[in-house]
Amino acid sequence: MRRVLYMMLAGAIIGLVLAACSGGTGGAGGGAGLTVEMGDLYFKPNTLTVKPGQTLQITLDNRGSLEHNFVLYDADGKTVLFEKDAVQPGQKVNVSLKAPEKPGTYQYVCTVPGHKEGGMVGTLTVQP
Ligand SMILES: [Cu+2]
Repeated sequence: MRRVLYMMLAGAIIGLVLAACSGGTGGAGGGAGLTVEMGDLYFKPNTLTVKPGQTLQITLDNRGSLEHNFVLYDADGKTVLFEKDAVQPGQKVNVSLKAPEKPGTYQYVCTVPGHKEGGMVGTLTVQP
């Protein structure tokens, strides 16, 4: 019985992720601002490509019904490079952050319990 519930839940999450991905356009342009939509439970886009050390103006747009946050980790997956806490449903917040200098891939996640596991995770690629 419990297994069926888990499978239903997994199906619902996969559906959400697919819906979130279908309209997404990854990648950031030059120095222009970009918007990262936060939903229940996804980031859109969930991939961003930026230049080393580039200053990013990001609008975090919470269109979900839950509080979300945005945390960018260093390549070790532990060290926090940037953090914006507690973006409320319906709130749009402008943040400015500097991309890492070292080319590679970095993760951004929502650290509200269960959200990362539910799909609130994205990849920031730093590419010269
Ligand atoms: Cu969240």
